[in-house]
Amino acid sequence: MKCRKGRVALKIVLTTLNAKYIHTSLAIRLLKAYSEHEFKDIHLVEYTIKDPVMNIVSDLFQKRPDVIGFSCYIWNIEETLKLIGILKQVMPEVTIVLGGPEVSYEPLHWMKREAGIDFIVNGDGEETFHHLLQELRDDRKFHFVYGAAYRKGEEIIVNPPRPKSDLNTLPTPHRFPEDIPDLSKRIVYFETSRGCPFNCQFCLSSIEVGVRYYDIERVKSDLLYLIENGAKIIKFLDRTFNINRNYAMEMFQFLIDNHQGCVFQFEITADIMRPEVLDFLSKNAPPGIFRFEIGVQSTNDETNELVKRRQNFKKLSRTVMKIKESRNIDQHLDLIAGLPMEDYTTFRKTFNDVFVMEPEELQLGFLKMLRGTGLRAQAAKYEYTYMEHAPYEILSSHMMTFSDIIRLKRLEDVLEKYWNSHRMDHTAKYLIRHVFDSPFDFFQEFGDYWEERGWQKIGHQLEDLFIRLQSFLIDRGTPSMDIITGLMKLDYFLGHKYKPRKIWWDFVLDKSDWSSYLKNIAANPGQISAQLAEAGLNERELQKYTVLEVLPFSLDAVLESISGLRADGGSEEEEADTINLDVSPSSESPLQGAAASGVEESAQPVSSAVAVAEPASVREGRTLLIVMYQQNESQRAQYYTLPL
Ligand code: B12
Ligand code: SF4
Repeated sequence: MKCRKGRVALKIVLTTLNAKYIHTSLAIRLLKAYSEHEFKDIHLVEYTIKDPVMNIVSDLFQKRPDVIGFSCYIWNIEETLKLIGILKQVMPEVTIVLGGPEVSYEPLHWMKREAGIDFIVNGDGEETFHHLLQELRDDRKFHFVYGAAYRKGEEIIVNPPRPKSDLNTLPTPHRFPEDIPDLSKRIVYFETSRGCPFNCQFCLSSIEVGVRYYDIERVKSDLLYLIENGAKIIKFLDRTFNINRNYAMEMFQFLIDNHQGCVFQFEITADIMRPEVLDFLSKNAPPGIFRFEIGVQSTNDETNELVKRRQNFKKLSRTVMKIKESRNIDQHLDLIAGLPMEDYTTFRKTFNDVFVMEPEELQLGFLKMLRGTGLRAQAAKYEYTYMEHAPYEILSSHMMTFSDIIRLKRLEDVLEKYWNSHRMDHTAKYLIRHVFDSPFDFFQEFGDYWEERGWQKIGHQLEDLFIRLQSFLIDRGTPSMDIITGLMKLDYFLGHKYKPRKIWWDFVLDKSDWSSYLKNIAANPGQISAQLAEAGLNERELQKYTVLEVLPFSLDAVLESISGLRADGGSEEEEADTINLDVSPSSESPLQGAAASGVEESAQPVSSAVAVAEPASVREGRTLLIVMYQQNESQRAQYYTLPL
């Protein structure tokens, strides 16, 4: 279509396939925000990798665009290529532009692989894409478009890169009115900076040199807008949110003052977290508002050295434990299996070193040979074999066989189901602290058993998870099954919002005992807890909202034996030498030298992950367990214990 000046008015669709519906794409919003003043007809549309390819093709076809820009990542590249192949058959005249980290580093490879790709934009996309659109509309002089790759007849030309943009020249991507209805339903991604000063060889973020920041007042204003318009989860994309102490502190304070119930997730580097920041957070962070993601990857010194990851595990542990002590911030720790010099045994140690801190979530990832990374370039040196197509996961290394890897996958599967899902917190803690040699051994043994039974091929309901754990424990002749089963019952009850309709064990209390317990509770609730007395429930209401169970041991003593922190936070004096990696917002220089200077201590676990026997007092007496439903705002089940 011609516009008034006789130029072509391009209809542009910017799209991507997110990993799941809940995720959103910041990149396409940034691109639209940057170009919309000149290109009025830009549409954003997001799909997921689960959407059938033909549905996406017909949707895009019906929009009749002149240009389609795809945002490409490791999770969507294969689906995106399939789409492009079909789109070019049904609309051969459409111009296809790709951008994003997956295609930025090897444009030649992608353009050779898929003839339907017309252009690839490398690195930051805002300015390059805008320039490309201008050339598509006007003179088609693509050799001027720095940062882009294009076709010239049979040839593929890769232009030189474009200098990095000043982030403060980029218009806000957060204020499209059409995004407002979904703000509360999906994760909002937000960047306050770009770039990482570290140099980890397996990670794409190590490639960009220097850290660039957005002006803090602009950031605050955008955040306030999002919060006021209903955002419920905001995930900060900064590679290391706490790299600049002052910026991070000001942001934490701002979010504490303005959160309105919104949850904020950050990626932090724990070993550089300064004590005053930790003190500030433990005193001031409202419970449940912040969540920290902390990459540990490996605690093996040799491994970290080889991948140029400067990490002081002792200091990292101290930070994690301090945060844990404060009980107001959930922590998600990441590990990578398969790094150089990490074999099955050293990885067991890595896992146990980290698990002793009992993080709320521990994610076990498998090394991926990302295009563009230093490690991929050195794959032969470490004898890596890996998947040819995304996600490029390793199949073996000089230290790990494929059998080791699939064994670890079994462990990861039960780790997700039983630890990260928080379905069996009490039981898992008991098993790890009192029964198995180490956390790794519990998850590995159970994972192997799970696979032997073929359970990975069939689905499961909540009660199946309990029945399967019980059968594993019985089959291996685990002692103290009465205590473990009691804890499993507690966890099962606590996993329900409403009084459960079915239980997975044989009920032992007879009707008359049940009703006499209820009578007593109704008559003397204060004897059990002041809270229960305050609720003032009569017998009928208790019957409706309560479950009872008699446990053949002292539940309080067992809970006491699994409470508290397993690792300690380290001594205060040692904090003095915490390395200071602050950078000023204007800094362009990488910090690799500074990071190196602070990391002389070796990676030592703060405390042992080995199991110890539970105290004898647990065997003294029985317990009446009383679990109540629907009695508070959070709708979480509450429980009380009455020694019998
Ligand atoms: C959010 C996120 C996720 C989300 C997914 C979000 C979604 N939309 O579905 C989740 C949590 C699921 C995820 C998972 C994984 N992720 Co991730 N993730 C990210 C993260 C933190 C943010 C991506 C982002 O939005 N960045 C902000 C935008 C603005 O930056 P950008 O993407 O670079 O975009 C700019 C340019 O690339 C360009 N551009 C981008 N798109 C386009 C399109 C066009 C047309 C043009 C012209 C330009 C252009 O312009 C943009 C603005 O300048 C990045 C790290 C980071 N901070 O960027 C890692 C990152 C993308 N993930 C990575 C990896 C390795 C993974 C995992 C494999 C990790 C794992 N578990 O092992 C998994 C894979 C999941 C799967 N199912 O297979 C790698 C990327 C690898 C790759 N080649 O894509 C990254 C870069 C992390 C890293 N440093 O190595 N991830
Ligand atoms: S610190 Fe994190 S984001 Fe930075 S290079 Fe290392 S792994 Fe990547």
